[in-house]
Amino acid sequence: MEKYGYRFSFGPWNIHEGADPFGPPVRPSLTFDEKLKVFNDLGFDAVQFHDDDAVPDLDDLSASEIAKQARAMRRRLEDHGLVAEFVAPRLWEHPMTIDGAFTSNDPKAREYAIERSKKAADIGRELGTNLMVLWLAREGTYMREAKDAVQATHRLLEAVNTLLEYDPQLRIAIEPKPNEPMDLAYIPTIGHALALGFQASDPSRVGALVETAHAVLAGLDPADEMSFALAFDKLWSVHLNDQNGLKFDQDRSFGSVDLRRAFNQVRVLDENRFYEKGMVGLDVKALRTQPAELATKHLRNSLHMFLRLVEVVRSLDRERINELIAARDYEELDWLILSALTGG
Ligand code: XUL
Ligand code: MN
Repeated sequence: MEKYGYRFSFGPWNIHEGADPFGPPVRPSLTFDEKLKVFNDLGFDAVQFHDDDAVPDLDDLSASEIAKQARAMRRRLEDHGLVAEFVAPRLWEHPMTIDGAFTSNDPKAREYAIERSKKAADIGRELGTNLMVLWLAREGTYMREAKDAVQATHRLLEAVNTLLEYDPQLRIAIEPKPNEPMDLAYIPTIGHALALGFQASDPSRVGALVETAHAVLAGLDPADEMSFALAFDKLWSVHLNDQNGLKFDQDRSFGSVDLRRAFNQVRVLDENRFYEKGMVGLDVKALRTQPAELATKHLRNSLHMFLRLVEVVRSLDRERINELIAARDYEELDWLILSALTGG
């Protein structure tokens, strides 16, 4: 398979049981080794990890036990010819994080969040990656008056600085999302993520990850969100998927809802040589209706859609596009793009 210089990744959570808030799992869990085989079979290069995907039950383990298990995971990856792209601290499932992690009103919960994130950094080091993704799941409110938003912003900055200081090699990519699970999140857009990063003690080590669905949920265009980060060399990873309007975070297959929107994400990534900078992560989920033996096609489809769109982008007649832009003939430009997308 020609991958045009791109490397692809996903996380173990992207092969899942199909449960939703209204019903039980509809597919059995796959073991981690079964999932690793899917990475190989579908032509992926790297694994994205939550800290406890790599080291289960890490809250109950000593530092040396965590390091030992992380090293064992690294060997399993190597056996499959895979690498770890990043490690993300899972700061949203433990009872200590009910009302937030770094921005909880409870000092003990904030302390737990920092300690847990330091462990995630340790795991990343053992897995051979210095990239940490911070999806700030519960850093926001269900009740606007419940937290002080100015203080919460300072607490987020303090947490980032503490982690940068803890591990001098660490690079942090903040993944913005406007809502879910919180009603209102404190870091809803790439602008918020980068503003925080530029205020950090070492701004060169703070960047961002843009997820398609999260941008759509914020009412923004994912390609423009990516471009904003690319402009400052701050786009360190992406979570490509798709999203049908303003509803729950759907994580649909890339391009399956809005092909033009998917095309534009690939266009800005390719035009800015993202293949030299980061990996293409696919944060997609199989539909609940998909039987177990067919529940990896969302990953296959998303990867292949990305590659097809790279071909479309690279086949465009740049000179003609520049002429149309100069003539302000945007309707003809529209037709040129639509023709390319429909094989014309
Ligand atoms: C949540 C989300 C997460 C993060 C990783 O919406 O996108 O999968 O990407 O923790
Ligand atoms: Mn994501």
